[in-house]
Amino acid sequence: MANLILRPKWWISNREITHEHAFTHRRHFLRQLGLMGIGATLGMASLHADNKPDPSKGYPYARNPKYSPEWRLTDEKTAAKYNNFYEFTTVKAAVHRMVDKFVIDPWPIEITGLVEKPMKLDVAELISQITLEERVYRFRCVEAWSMIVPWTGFPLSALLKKVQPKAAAKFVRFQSFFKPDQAPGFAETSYPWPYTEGLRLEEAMHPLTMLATGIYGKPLPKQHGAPIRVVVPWKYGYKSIKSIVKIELVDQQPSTLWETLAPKEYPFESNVNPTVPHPRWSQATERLIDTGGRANTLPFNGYATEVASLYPKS
Ligand SMILES: Nc1nc2c(c(=O)[nH]1)N[C@H]1C(S)=C(S)[C@@H](COP(=O)(O)O)O[C@H]1N2
Ligand SMILES: [Mo]
Repeated sequence: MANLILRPKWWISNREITHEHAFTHRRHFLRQLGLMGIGATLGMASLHADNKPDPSKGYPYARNPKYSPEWRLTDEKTAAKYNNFYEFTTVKAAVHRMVDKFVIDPWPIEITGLVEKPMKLDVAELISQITLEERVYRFRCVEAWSMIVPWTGFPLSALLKKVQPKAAAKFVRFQSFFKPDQAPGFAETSYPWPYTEGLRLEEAMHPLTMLATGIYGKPLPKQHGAPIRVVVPWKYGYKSIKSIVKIELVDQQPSTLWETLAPKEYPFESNVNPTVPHPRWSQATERLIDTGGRANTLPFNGYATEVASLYPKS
């Protein structure tokens, strides 16, 4: 009896003093990674010290030959210094200099709403579950500039199939991060933060619609929307929402940041269309950001063959 009472703290085994919470959390984490039991030792090799898969590994990923046109790529450095990312600043040339405090790891993301199997996990785990590939796409901003870039990522449809949308799901709502201490642009309170966007479910399921994790064969630089962003190549650039933390399946058309601010200038659909001018400028031509040369803007940004059937009236 006396022995028990006098037993010093160090007598208790490590196992006993591990907090129950920490213990179950770690097991849950390993189970999500598929590392419980046999195979654990093999899987550990590609993990970070903190037991997370390394999302920067594997680059450059193989290019999908279906999306490898003979176009000249935009200069990589020019693209990385000409960004729209209003959470930081509205000055395109300054965004890349203002992202130092932006923390992209850890990055929890949730896929939720009208789905059978909602997910909430770190983006590193999500990426480790899906096959990445490279695709060369045209990209057209509503401001009439354009670029041609190789994105790394995967079709959004692959993720939506995993979570299994319910029959009532008609739209997908995307939400960006909201961390005013890491991005000075949030101080501009006239914007309805966080940045949100949306697609019809059929648009979100279209094989061209991507979630991108990289560009030019490397993980996304922060100014391009790290660690994960949407890319919808037949719509104006603001639909391609950056640094997303939430994907929600909903039954009503969601409000978006730009449509809330100016519905006539930035409507929900926003397909690239050279015959429909912006209320304040023409959309007939576009300026290539690196050479400054001009090109004719194409219907659906050149993707009419693939997507026109989604819009029977136009
Ligand atoms: N969260 C967020 N996503 C965003 C924006 C933004 O300001 N915030 N700007 C959009 C606009 S207008 C464009 S043209 C593209 C620019 O992407 P890039 O800087 O990678 O070229 O991002 C889009 N996604
Ligand atoms: Mo844009």
